Amino acid sequence: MQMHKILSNYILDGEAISVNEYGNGHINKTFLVTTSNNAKYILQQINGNVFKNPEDVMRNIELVTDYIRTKVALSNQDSSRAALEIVPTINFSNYFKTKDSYWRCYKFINGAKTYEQIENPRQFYQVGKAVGRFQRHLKDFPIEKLAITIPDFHNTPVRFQKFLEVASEDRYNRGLGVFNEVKFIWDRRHIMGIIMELLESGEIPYRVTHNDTKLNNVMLDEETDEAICVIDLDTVMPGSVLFDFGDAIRVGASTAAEDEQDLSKVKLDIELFTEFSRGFLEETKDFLVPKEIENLVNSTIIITLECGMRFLTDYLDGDKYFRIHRENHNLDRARTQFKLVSEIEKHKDLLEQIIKSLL
Ligand code: ADP
Ligand code: GN1
Ligand code: MG
Repeated sequence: MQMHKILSNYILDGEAISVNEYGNGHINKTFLVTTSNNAKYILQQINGNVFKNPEDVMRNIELVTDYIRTKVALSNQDSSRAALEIVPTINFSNYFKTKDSYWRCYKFINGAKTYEQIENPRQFYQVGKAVGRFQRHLKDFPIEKLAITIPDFHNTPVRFQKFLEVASEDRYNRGLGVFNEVKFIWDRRHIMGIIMELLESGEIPYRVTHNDTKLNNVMLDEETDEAICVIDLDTVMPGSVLFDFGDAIRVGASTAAEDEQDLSKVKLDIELFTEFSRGFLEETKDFLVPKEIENLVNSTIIITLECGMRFLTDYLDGDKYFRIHRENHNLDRARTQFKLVSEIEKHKDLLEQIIKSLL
């Protein structure tokens, strides 16, 4: 399907004059559309292999973004950049379907940017505010309205079972090279269930969670670096706030890229951990329950371990899920995650003290 055919389903401000691939996501395909009136849009093809019900994904996004915008407007604040804004098709739908693909279009959020790596700690304080504010805005959202678009997305024990299955099948004969990684995961099997057990026992509440709070999904003001909003809302679902805290630290407080091959570069930046936590807790400490706060540091270990396990599972399964750009890319990604887990474990007591000091 040609791009202009897809775009013909949208009323844009001007004629589309360029469409270029944009962003660094592992799942969807993202394009920046620029028009003759210099208006910009984000056009995305939703990955149908990952999202089996794109209609549900889009309904979740519409519900959550409308709710946030209303909440911000009611508090007399500028809501224009408070959340993603879906551009409807000429048939008033929030997505466009071709024979074999789903597309959606967002207004471009002007004057804001995302980072692949933090440049100064103040930025990560603002990222903490953005992630915390997302929680605060949605704390009274009627959660039963949200569809579960990927079941067990952050159910680490279920991810572990899937990993064991794929590793024991070893259909691509890659298992021999990953003994250390398998042992690393196995040795931590007893901590994997902590968050799910707290959710299931009711000790912590289900909340609207973003579930993919990595750094390049948070927009900051281009000039002031102030928190604007979190984007990439495909995985918004009921979950634990701990998923969002853990995932944000996993990416933003690491001293190296997710796919760094030199593992000696992968450490946890304690100052970045502190700054994010400070921003996050400023927005959330009034309503989080004690068990959530007590498990913030645990969540960084569990979610980082889970992500590494997902990369390793995909490597052993022939790289079908995460887009790769080189041989062994998913293995490299898994290794950075495990290195980061050991770094967090080393500093666990200090991190717990930091959280206490911020309350
Ligand atoms: P992916 O699933 O590929 O990660 P994202 O939705 O995160 O897709 O978009 C990729 C990048 O495009 C983001 O990191 C951000 O820089 C930019 N982007 C996405 N949506 C918008 C938007 N509405 N306005 C401005 N930039 C955006
Ligand atoms: C994927 O789409 P993207 O790149 O923002 C993945 C996340 C992982 C992340 C790892 C739907 O996110 O869960 O944490 O890669 N998204 C999905 O970088 O699986
Ligand atoms: Mg993204």
